[in-house]
Amino acid sequence: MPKITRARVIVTCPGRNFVTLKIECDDGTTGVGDATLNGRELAVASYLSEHVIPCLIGRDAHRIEDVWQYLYKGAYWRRGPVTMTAIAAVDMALWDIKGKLAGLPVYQLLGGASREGVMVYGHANGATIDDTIAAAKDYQAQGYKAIRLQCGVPGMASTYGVSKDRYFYEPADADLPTENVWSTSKYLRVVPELFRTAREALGWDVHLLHDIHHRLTPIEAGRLGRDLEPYRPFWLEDATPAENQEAFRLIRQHTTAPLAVGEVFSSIWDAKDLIQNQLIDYIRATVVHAGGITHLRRIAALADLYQVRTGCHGATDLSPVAMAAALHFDLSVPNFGIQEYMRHTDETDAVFPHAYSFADGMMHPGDAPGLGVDIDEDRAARHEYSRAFLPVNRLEDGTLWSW
Ligand code: CS2
Ligand code: MG
Repeated sequence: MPKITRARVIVTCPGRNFVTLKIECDDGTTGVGDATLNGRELAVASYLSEHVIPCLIGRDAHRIEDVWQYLYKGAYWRRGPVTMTAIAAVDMALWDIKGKLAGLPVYQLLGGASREGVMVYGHANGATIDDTIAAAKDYQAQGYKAIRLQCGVPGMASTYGVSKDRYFYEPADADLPTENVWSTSKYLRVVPELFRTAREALGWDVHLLHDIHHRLTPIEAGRLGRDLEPYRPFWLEDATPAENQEAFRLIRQHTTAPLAVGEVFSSIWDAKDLIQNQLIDYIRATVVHAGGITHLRRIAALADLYQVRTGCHGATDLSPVAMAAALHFDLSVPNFGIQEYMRHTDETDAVFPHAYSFADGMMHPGDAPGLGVDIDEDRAARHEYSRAFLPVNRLEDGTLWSW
């Protein structure tokens, strides 16, 4: 059996912070897992170093499920983003090792390919509707079949998803939280016009998505969904904060616009009622924040019973290790919906060499044994950690709001 002899946490910052777990076995086989939690990176790094790695040494690396249960139930303090991101990193690394020892890409261990490729969506954004449409046309020209649209809102200095740089949107932008200002009424006036203009300019053969980013009340989300129905959105994401899963019933009563939620979810329990009551259409939980491939398969299996499809989060604060693991999962899972793909920078890609590829709006994890990704530790060492917070959001009267 491949015995775990060593495990290390590698923190690097090629333009943004990433936390990677590298597990080593007595036969020299290694595996990697993403442990990045944007804005709370060192919490996970410490959880792994202090409370996980000492428990891994000497264990059988093949026992993925047993290790998962040990780290989940053995923590006593179950669930939560820090714990589940740490467990996810171990899980990804053990699947990587198992694939390498079997000489197979991980998707083959998950039941093989269920499709030829993984449809992804890119992020078109701009300060104005016209800028956003121009960016979307660029994505269309690159072959994307699905594009997320986010645009600036007149009268607001900033809003979610609109980056200073045309392509790379990095929200963790300061050593202490940046304060953004939000107006729901101004926002609700712009989005329908954005989608009307987009359909006119891009046509109907492209999927158009939008991320509300937790900022509406359920009835406001119902109204926006109804306003957008004529433009057939692929989904409205994070329409309202989802701690109260019941809130989505009110949205459902007012609109047929498909709903996606879950990038902040860390376990099946965050999504159980949403799925079982068919209050959503896509579950966005990810391999890195929801307990790894092992737990995400459970979430997807529950979702499959209720015709809910996967739509994994894939922002640039999920490292190429997470992207690789996600693509192996996406290629195999029966109820696949779509995968988010915000391209990483060349600087990040150099630190994380990988086998996955993009062509004509689709991605494939490649057929390298394991996850097909690694961390170049020499390059990683050149990029020192730099604390960065996600912004906070306030209404125009100063009320603290969801960012
Ligand atoms: C967003 C993310 O990609 C998305 O759907 O919600 O960009 C999110 O804001 C970041 O991942 C937070 O770190
Ligand atoms: Mg989102």
